[in-house]
Amino acid sequence: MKVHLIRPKTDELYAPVKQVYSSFPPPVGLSCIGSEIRDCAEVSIYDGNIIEPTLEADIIGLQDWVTTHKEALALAKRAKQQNPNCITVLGGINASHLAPRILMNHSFVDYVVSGHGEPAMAGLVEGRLLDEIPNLNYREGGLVKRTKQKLVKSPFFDLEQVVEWECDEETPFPISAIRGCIKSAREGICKYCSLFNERVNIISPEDFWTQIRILKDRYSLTYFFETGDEFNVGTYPQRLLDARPEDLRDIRLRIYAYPEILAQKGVIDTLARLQVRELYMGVETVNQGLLTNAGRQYNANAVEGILEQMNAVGIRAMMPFMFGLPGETNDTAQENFDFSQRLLERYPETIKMMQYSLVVPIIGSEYFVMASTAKKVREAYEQDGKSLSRDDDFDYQKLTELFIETFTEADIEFLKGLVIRGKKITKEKGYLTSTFIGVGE
Ligand code: B12
Ligand code: SF4
Repeated sequence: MKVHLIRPKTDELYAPVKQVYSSFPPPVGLSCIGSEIRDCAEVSIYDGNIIEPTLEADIIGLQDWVTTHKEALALAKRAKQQNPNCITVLGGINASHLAPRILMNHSFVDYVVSGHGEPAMAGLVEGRLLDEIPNLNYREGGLVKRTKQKLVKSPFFDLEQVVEWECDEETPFPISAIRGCIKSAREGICKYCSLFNERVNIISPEDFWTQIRILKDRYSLTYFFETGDEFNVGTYPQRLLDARPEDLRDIRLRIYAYPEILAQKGVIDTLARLQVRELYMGVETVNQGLLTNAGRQYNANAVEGILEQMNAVGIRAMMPFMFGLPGETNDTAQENFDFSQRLLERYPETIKMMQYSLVVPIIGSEYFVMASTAKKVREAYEQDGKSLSRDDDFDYQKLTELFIETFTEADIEFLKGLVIRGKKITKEKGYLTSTFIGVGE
């Protein structure tokens, strides 16, 4: 049986959204799925950003993020037209939240996977009964049924199945030792986040280094991007350090971490000893009231303290700033903007990237629920046949503007101006910059 797993090229609407790194290593989620089914299927993994995927396969699996939704649907439709017998499956974070809508709206999509794709794809390849396949959404009698959720730990993968990939020296290569986010597991999901599973699963420290060794020995890779939402899961970094083999001391890492944990004593030192070179730190805003509302517990001093420490050990920071959180005013947004600019002046060696965005009420987040249940937003959005409860594709530009108009006291044009100005200055100063999903450009 032939299975093609495809990351579609980025939708035209989001094409201007830069992906920060200069090359395209393969998506680790598809690599994990491919690895899981390698004994019972002939798998090819395509990245539509670097190669046109071919659709001659028995199963076509498409990765659906907000930025690739239209292209994923277009490929599924084309695959069905070319061969009505092929099975089309959508998965990934966006599809996970939209499964019933996608299946009701698009007859050319056979199945949608919500959550981890390994057990679902294995079940489909083995031809198991649908209701026994975990994480699967399927049509039955005019309704959509969802099977039970199963979380997995990442299997080892190599790149044998990947048709073409790139990874230059600047780009860290993605691995997936940690699934999920410890912050959400302990304290709940941040209200703007579209995370699907609240639980956290990690592979053992020994398996972490085995995965790294596979990729280093076969492809000479030495710089890795751990994709888990928060790297500091308890003592995991220290355990990794304890288990690190002598010959892998040259391995460098890029990780995600949030300020509440980074501020704890000893955390940054451990990361430095583990050769973490780059860290994406979820800052978003430094206004206390807004932070508390969004479920966060750090402050401006803590962020500066963290940057001081990072500066001392040579770890570089990527930081997102967000405007339009509920309760935002022009003043709080300006305060946040000024803070971000001050950081550029104070920590020029430490900062690598500043991201400026408006808050997008993305599907799967609590803010989407707030937006779609507010009468004012619904009435203004649901024109020309658009529906917030049935559609699987949204005009996020419009929804973001309505969300900000409804839940903040800030002026949308003022906030957009901050995003544009922030990006311009950051770029002029020689740093990298980006926007979450391109709204406000
Ligand atoms: C790594 C990463 C990147 C890397 C990608 C590198 C690479 N080569 O893979 C880079 C830095 C380039 C990147 C860029 C962007 N990213 Co990004 N990224 C991630 C991140 C941190 C990890 C993804 C990952 O690999 N996870 C590990 C694997 C194992 O999990 P997974 O991908 O979810 O896959 C599993 C399941 O989802 C499912 N699955 C996935 N695909 C499929 C397909 C099929 C057929 C099936 C059955 C199942 C399935 O099975 C997989 C295995 O269990 C996620 C956050 C997160 N932790 O998931 C954000 C995330 C996916 N990114 C996001 C965004 C918005 C972006 C950017 C737009 C940001 C920006 N402005 O720069 C760009 C978009 C680039 C583009 N042009 O499309 C959002 C997507 C939001 C959404 N709801 O769609 C996320 C969720 C972050 C967030 N919290 O908001 N990103
Ligand atoms: S925004 Fe980050 S810290 Fe918050 S729940 Fe999502 S992944 Fe976790």
